[in-house]
Amino acid sequence: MKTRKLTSLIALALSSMALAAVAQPAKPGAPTTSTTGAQAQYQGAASPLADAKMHQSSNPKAPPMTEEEFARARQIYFERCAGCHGVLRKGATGKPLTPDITNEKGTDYLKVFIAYGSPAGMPNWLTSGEFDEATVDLMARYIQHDAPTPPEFSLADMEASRKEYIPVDKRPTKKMNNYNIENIFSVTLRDDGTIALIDGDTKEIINIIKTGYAVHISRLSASGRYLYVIGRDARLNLIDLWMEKPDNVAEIKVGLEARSVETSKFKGWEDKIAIAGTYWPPQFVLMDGDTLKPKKVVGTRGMDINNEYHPEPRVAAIVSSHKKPEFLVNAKETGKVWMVDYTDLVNLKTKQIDTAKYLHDGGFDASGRYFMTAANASDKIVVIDTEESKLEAIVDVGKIPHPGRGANFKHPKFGPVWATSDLGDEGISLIGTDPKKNKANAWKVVETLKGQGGGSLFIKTHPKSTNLWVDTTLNPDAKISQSVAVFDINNLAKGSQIIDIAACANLKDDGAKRVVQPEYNKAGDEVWFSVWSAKDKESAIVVVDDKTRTCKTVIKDQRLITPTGKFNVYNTQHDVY
Ligand code: DHE
Repeated sequence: MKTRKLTSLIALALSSMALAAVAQPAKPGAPTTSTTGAQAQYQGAASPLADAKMHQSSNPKAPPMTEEEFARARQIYFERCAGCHGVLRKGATGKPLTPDITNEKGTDYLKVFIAYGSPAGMPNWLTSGEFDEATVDLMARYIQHDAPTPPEFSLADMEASRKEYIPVDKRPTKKMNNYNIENIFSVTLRDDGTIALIDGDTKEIINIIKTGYAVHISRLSASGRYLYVIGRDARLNLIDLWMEKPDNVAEIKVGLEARSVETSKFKGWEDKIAIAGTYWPPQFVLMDGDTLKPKKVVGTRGMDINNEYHPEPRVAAIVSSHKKPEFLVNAKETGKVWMVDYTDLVNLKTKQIDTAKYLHDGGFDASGRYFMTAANASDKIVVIDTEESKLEAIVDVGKIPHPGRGANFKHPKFGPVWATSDLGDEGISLIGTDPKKNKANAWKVVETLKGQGGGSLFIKTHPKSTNLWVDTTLNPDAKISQSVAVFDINNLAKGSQIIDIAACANLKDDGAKRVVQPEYNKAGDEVWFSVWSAKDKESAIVVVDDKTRTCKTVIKDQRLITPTGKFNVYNTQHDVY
């Protein structure tokens, strides 16, 4: 009965939406791309803020809610909605949902969108079976109240959380194991709150190490000795690879939610400074590289590229310049890349470069001079010159670029290029990166390859390889999400070969078996893929022989729970990709 009532409201709601779109032209610099189903799924991961303490906020114009209802709705919001609409509901990839907007729309109107979704990427929470009608009603009322604000996290809070398991003077003074450290892989075991260190030579698990919840990335210190691992819950672990059995030596919580960590790489500053960026609070912290002692916290709140205030610019990718003692920090919602000089933390020098929205992930070109980063909601790649510390170019690419760190190779016709695949379409954009010898091709898409489809997250090659590997992890077709496309760099016109990676894994359970993130070994003759199943199902890592493009080894172990990102020590340390 109620469903019928909702259905009758759809036409009204959609027509108002169309009218609004006509009546409100896009602001200059505003993102042009709406989300897709794949992107909504990707961004909808539960936020650790669901468990943070917050006060019930209310708005007299909004329909009433009991304390229990508010608490339940808040939990659901942070688990399902915050990734797209933002912690403070000011909007990110999803639309803003502040009370000035939602009160005007009213409960019935909001229920339609929550229940049935929209073509622009809003999931259909009722008809997909995720929410019942009572939950749809609960959420429609909740978003008309003021957004509750999670607590801040100061330098003192960080210091109070810090543990030095092994103080610096008790650590080894030389390598105490026989591992070929440069070929170790740090593997994210996403839903287990651990990482696996895997010996790239023997394929044996060296250690499973306790880390934060749903670890996101691993990065290496400049010397390759220290491994830094950041969890979604903003717990940062420091692992010493010189120990007889590499393990945690220090740990700190840098906020409530995070995705990025990096370390100082400039000559003379090796292993000295670490930096971690947080989604909440919107800030980054500079720390001592070997103890994680926090030294300086910098907030990213402020004006965006359109000179409008944003209260919640999340810190996305951070890279470390090879040309200067600087970090490059992506502030997602403001569209600004911060250049942070780490030589004097008291008289801290920072610079903000206006680029495009919303900044996400990226990596260096082959020369190590240019930072190539995705502004995913505007379908652009931003190029920053790290020698001059300024914007070099902004390049239009396909729909929702998602490069990871991207892939560098020499195109037979156009010279050095950096490549990205897309979440929103099948295209793979190759951008010329050599303004000195190939000026005409620099910062232009010189060729667009046709991949298997949308839902691609990562792309990879290696200086010693002639293969370009592209995953399609979030493609809705299981045949596509379980396989990868591989191109011959010297004969791109031939198109791709499709390799069924999940079939190689030969897993005993049914399930998603999503294939994610190619990563090379140090020699560049093997490429590793995660076959990512649910937490209670068997997963694996498939090692492919790069030359023959055949499966070489399948790493299976009951401890390999939900493997996703893999980080080869040497390649990560030297930005080889
Ligand atoms: Fe990631 C990198 C954010 C979902 C696997 N991811 C990054 C970076 C950011 C980011 C900002 C760049 C860090 C850097 O370089 O400093 N990722 C986010 C999200 O906000 C998002 C969309 C939703 C979320 O709630 O986290 C998200 N990411 C995912 C996943 O679902 C993936 C596939 C599986 C997982 O482990 O969670 C995933 N992200 C990765 C990986 C990298 C990454 C493997 C590093 C790639 C690399 O080669 O460097």
